[in-house]
Amino acid sequence: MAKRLKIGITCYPTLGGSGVVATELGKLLAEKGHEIHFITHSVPFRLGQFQKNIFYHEVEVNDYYVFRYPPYDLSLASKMAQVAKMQKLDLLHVHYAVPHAVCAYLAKQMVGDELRTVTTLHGTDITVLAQDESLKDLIRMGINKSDAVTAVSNDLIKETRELLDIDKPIELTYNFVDKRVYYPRECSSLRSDFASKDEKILMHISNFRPVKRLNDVVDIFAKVVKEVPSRLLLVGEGPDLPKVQMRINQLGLQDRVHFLGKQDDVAQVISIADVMLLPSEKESFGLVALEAMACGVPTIGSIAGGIPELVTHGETGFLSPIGDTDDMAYNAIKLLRSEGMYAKVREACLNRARKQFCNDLITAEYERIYYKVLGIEADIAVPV
Ligand code: GMT
Repeated sequence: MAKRLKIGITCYPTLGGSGVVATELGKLLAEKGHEIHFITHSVPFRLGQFQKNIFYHEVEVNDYYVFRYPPYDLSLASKMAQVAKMQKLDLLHVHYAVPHAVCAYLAKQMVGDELRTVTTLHGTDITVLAQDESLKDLIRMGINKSDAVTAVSNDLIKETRELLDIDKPIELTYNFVDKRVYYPRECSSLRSDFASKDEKILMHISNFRPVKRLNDVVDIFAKVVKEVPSRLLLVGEGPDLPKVQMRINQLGLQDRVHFLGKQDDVAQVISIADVMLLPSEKESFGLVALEAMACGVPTIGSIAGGIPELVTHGETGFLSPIGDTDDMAYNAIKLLRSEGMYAKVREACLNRARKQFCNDLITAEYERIYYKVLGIEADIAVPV
């Protein structure tokens, strides 16, 4: 192995795809022998059991009474600097630009230039927050001051360049799945809890935010269920939950829709589905579509952001213009009615997830970037 690195990782530890990617990456790097220090406000929810080479440093916010808003960002920057000095970190890898890229820059000012910083852009940090004039310059600075910047799709790289007028190189590092976790699981008993043998299962997993277009999920299902006996499983929760419940009641679908709330064992849950619905307005990559793909479940979704880089239309799923629920329902019905087509698409899903988005490949990409910013020559082998 090339030099064993000491890496600080900061992310949003309790929610979202960016936190999942950051935590899974840390775990995989630790397995490869690197020393990983999570610097976050809570233990990352996907961290799981004790693992060698992984350390956790809690960011505590000073809430002295003069502060109307306790300064989390400053506490984070101080903690990053403290951990970097004490543990002799080689670099900080921050996930999600706001405020993490700026905190890493501040930490670097406290520690010295030898501490390298890598920022990974995940999506809404650019597509939503960089539209806000009050944050734009700050985000631009965070990006420009990072020693390396990565983004999770070509579409996100393009948007970042356009919105923030950034010239510096942004490297592509797609989301990935751990092939030891995401594969088609045996699930006949769990499946029979929700659907009979002749019924299909459509699924949607998200944080129920407006960008996910939950009403489109329900509308697609309403059209599919008229043609194909089926059930809809909704996994997750968030601000649009009451709106979705109302829509389901309006359409009289309450007996066919099941709310599963937040779930930890996503691979097991996804394995009971026949189709994943992802009709988002914005989606820089769509981690859930990749998790589904790796479990052999095709996605019916929208042509938004980076989704087309992941889902190949007609091969590993079907994509339609944002909001075109007629076309999405048409595609779902076509797929669910043809056993031959379904088997072909499922096989293509499994192959594509394994070949293009597997953990070994993308982890090696990140390691290559780390060694580059540290000026270390390294040959990183990717297991076949
Ligand atoms: O999907 C979300 O709203 C959560 C969000 C996050 O910041 O955690 O996910 C973003 O990052 C994921 C991991 O890179 C991507 O797979 C999601 O597509 C992206 N979400 C959006 O762009 C809306």
